[in-house]
Parts: sequence; C-alpha cells; structure tokens
Amino acid sequence: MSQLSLLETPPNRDCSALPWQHVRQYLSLKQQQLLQAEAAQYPFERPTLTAYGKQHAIPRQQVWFADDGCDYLYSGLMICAQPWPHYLLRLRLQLEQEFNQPFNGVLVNHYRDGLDRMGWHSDDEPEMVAGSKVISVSIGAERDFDIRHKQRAEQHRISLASGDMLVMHAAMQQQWQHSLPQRKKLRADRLNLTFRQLIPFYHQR
Ligand SMILES: O=C(O)CCC(=O)C(=O)O
Repeated sequence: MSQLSLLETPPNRDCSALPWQHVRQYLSLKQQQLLQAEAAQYPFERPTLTAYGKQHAIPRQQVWFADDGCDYLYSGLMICAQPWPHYLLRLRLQLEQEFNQPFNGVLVNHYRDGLDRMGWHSDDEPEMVAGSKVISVSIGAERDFDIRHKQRAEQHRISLASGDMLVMHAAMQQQWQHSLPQRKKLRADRLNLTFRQLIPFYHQR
C-alpha cells in the first residue's frame, strides 16, 4: 500500500470538482445479460508488448470495435478496428444520446479473474478528440479502480460493480492516471467497455 491517502469518498471536499462521476447501476440487468452473452463471441486477443527489452502478453484480453478509419495506437500497438456487434452498437447509440457526443470506438477489456489487471495510465492518445469524454461501463465481477493525481499526492479508489458507469471528463486524462489493481483471490471475470471519440483516419493522414 502506498503512503498516499486512499479515499473511498473524499471527506471534507467538494466531490463535484473531481473530473469523474460514478453512476451506479446504469445498465439494466437485461442489458448486462445480453452484452455478457454477446461478448462470448468477441474476437479477444492478448497482444504482446515489449518492456525493458522483454516481450510479454498483456495481463487481460482485449478487442477494439470502431468505425472505419478509427484504428487505435494503444500502448505502442496499432489495434485495427473490428465491426460493431449488435448490443454494443445499441449501447453506443444510447450513450451518444445521453452525452450528446459521438463515440466511434470502444475498447473492450476482459479480465478473466483477479490476476488480470491494468497498470497506471491516462487515456490521452493523440488520436482522441480533445475535450471529449471517455465513458466506462463494467459488467461482471466488482473490481477496485484506482485514480491518482499526476502532480500531487492524492489517490482515490472507486469500486466498480456490474452495471456501473464511470464518466471520465477530459480533465481526468490530463491531470490524473488510473489503474485496475490485481486481486489474487478473485476467481470471477469482468468486462469493461470504454467508449471513446477518435479523430477518424488519424493514422492515415
Ligand atoms: O477496466 C477498467 O475499469 C479500466 C479500463 C481502462 O483503464 C482503459 O480501458 O483504459
């Protein structure tokens, strides 16, 4: 555990000033079931990354669904866009109405159990539209989601349960990093969908 204060609900401060919002139970049970069943057919991969001269497969499975021209350079890897599956497309349309923002890509991460994880990062790739929100939706096992400030010693923990949504405003990616820590005893799996707005054909320009 780091020396930083880990705050479930930050006491004595105006939470509305934080650039994220946790919306519990945003998805209906039916939506969760339909998306979970659909995900059984998603073409998940575990791409290999090179770190400190060593190659290793990422500690989770992932797939990127997006419009034509919205390939994504993520952690140094070019991920080609797959066509939108039915229920994911329906959720995209729902979110576009809700937030009045286009979401032309979604990264789906599948954490097979508590050993699967994601390290500290910000969703700040140059092909993402400046000022756009990233919407995260979780299905399956409840997992901790950690957020730390890039400059000051401030850290928060949110517990994301099945059906929850996390709205990440643009300032979150500029000033904060996030991660999904390992939970060694957890046996259940979890899906996370992050809907993003990319500049189309960014990598073909
Ligand atoms: O699984 C999560 O909740 C985190 C996903 C994430 O950080 C990302 O897709 O960039």
